[in-house]
Amino acid sequence: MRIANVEVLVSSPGRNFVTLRITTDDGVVGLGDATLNGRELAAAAYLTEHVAPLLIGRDAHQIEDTWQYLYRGAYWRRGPVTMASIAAVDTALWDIKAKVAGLPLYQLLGGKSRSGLLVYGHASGAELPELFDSIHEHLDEGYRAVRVQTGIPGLPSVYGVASSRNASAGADAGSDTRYDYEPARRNAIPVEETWDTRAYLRHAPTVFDAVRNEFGPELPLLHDAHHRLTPIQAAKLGKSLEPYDLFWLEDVTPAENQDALRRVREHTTTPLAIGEVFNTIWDYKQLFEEQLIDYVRSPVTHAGGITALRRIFDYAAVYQIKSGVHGPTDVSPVGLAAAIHLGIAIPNFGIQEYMQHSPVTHEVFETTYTFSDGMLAPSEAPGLGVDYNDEAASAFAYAGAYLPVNRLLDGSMHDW
Ligand code: KDG
Ligand code: MG
Repeated sequence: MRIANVEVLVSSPGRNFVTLRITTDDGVVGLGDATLNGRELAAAAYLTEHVAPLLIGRDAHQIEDTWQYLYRGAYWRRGPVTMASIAAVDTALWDIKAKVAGLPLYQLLGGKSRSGLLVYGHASGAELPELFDSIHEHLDEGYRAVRVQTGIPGLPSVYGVASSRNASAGADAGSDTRYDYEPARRNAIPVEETWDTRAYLRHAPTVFDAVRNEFGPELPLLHDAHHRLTPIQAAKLGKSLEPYDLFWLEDVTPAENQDALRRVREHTTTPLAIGEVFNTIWDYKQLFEEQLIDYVRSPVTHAGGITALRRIFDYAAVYQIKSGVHGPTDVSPVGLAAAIHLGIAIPNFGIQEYMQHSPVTHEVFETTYTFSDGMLAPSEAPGLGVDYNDEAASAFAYAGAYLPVNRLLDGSMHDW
């Protein structure tokens, strides 16, 4: 079974997505996700110019060899563009293999280790009353775990906090306004936001105190610091949140400096999650071996696909570290479906992030996974269980968009 056709599909149903479609000489179709929020065309060009021509005529069943060929063969390896591209090829080939076998993909990964994947949703509010409403809405929808993000006094907008419950200047038509902070904005240049770490560190514990008082001790609560703190600031935050028993504290320090997390770990027992911008197993080596983290955040889409992420999870399991796969709306339904198949199979599943894609996104990406009682589950359809609707996609042309950037109060650039 040879690869006969490779198509790079760029569309924007609610937000931009890059999808790879591989077709074999006997007509089997596989899909992969290579979406890099705010840098989509870099991945699309890498696939079109440097990967697609190499795939034609290859044996579609040789997933591992193709992975090694694209990774080792590039010489200039690693990095988000390369690894998202390899991820898309890898996922599409797993989709094909599972379709040929007539089995849902998870069966090829060893079958089910659980009945469903516990997920967390994104609750947010500029002030406590909106936050409480948002948590209640999530609980009413069945969510059993929530991420909590709020506004910070003195700052006009903050990552992770919806600016409005009803409508939003930042959201695209058809997107879910609950997440109006998240689609990259359709500006020619990035929107600039302001950040004040001291105000954040003062405010965050008061929010979790209020949430625990309102919702009690049982509800798993998560929080994302989005790479903005120094090691000692992160240690202080972890310590100040200990009384509120967080499920995890995410991305406290920038992803480049693994040593930073040792300092954080020395000071707090709040569980730590990191990795949504990591690309390879090597990014985790020190963190695993020194047991500096508790959850792995890499998605299938940005870490080299199912083959590579499975390897990362197996390595993590040696240290009792669990999965916590990144699931924002900029990972397409193809990337999410791949995460669901992997998550249902691995022994060390932790939790899955689940920001729901908008109805407009689902017009293009027709999915079969299900969400009920706070759990995601794959369907029994052969392969990934996702179809790409070309006709629907033709109505949503790509439009350049950027995530915001952050500046400190004195105007210096900071991590967003
Ligand atoms: O494209 C950037 C988003 O994927 C990121 O901001 C989302 O941090 C994120 C999360 O935890 O979902
Ligand atoms: Mg995050």
